[in-house]
Amino acid sequence: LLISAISFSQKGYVPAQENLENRKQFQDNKFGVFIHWGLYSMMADGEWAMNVKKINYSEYSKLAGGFCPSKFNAKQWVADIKAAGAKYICITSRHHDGFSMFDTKQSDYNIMVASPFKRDVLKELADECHKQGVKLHFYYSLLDWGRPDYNPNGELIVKEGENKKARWETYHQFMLNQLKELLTNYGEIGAIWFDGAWDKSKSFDWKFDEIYSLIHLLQPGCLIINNHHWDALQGEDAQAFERDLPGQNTAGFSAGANIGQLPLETCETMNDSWGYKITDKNYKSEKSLVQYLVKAAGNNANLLLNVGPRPDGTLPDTAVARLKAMGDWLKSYGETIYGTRGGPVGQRTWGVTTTKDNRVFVHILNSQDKALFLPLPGKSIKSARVFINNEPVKFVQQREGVLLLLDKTPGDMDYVIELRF
Ligand code: FHN
Repeated sequence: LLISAISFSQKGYVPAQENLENRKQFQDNKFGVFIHWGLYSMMADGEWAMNVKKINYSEYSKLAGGFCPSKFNAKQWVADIKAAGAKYICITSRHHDGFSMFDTKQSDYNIMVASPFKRDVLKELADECHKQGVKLHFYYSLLDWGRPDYNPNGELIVKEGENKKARWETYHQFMLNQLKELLTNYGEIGAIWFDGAWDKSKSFDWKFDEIYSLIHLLQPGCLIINNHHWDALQGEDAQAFERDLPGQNTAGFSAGANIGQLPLETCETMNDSWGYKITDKNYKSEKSLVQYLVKAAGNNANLLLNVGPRPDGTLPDTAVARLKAMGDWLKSYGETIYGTRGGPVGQRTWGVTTTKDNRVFVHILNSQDKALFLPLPGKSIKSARVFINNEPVKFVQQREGVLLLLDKTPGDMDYVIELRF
């Protein structure tokens, strides 16, 4: 009833005051941890295992009967994530396999009914996030590999022996009902993070007007982020980039997606997988993770860095170690990241700049040169110092910018010079 009573006014979407405040806080927070966790974690081969290996859906769904992550400890997760200096968590409430990791009345295929665990892990995580002051975002898959009503053309991807007549309306209603649960049973939610729209052509009508209106009606401050890989749509509050800094398209996901005016977020994996993959030891080094965070900030974007928990509910040791290393770095350099925006000098081979108040932080990530020219036409600099020890840096003010003359060759993972104007 509530749903049918909504006026679908997204076309003229005007974000509420609390939404605008949350957008700002989101941008200030800069760093979040993404969590892909579900039945697929038991297969230990990434979250696409069922699809990639062409596993029969009803057979796959039996994994639920053995899903008992007895070592899951929300308090520990949030503590580890906080120690990384991350300010928010985005967790898969339901991924493409359709299994709901929360207490939903819309389908029995969920952690409370179909698994012996019978604990609402999202509720435990939400309570802990609220207690420890970490924002919580819910990932929500638009596409579903199991439900017969998902595919509007009536063709199912994996399920066999079903009447393949699509019942799109029921699927749409199912999503609305689940979103209503997610936005009423878990306290304040920082964002709903949609994924999977790319499964259909761009002209397909997902009825985002209705979906977004419902979310903003239930929690006006909740940000809507949709990883559809297109330009931002009406009603969205931030723009997502997958495995790419905004404007790049190395991953091939965001071809043609323009950078809009909304807050930006780039998501990336810590190794090569989203969901837990036991053989994937290809963890990025501490240096490249820190540098990716810095580059995201320099490109005016947040970093949402993924961790895939094990099926027993623990975070992989290497992931925890990397998180801790990032936290240690942020303890010293957080001032140059949190609350900043992309700086006046765009990305260069040597690094990026971030800015806050009347300061610009020059992040030298990769340079052997002692002299660095910054194109800052018309800007006159009052002081330049090495951020970490306050030592003055010589500079020559020129009409077209400033030439920094460093005492040593920057060799750190991030050599930061603070300029004041
Ligand atoms: O298919 C998903 C994938 O499993 C993962 O969730 C990523 C995260 O950005 N998004 C999709 C691919 O675009």
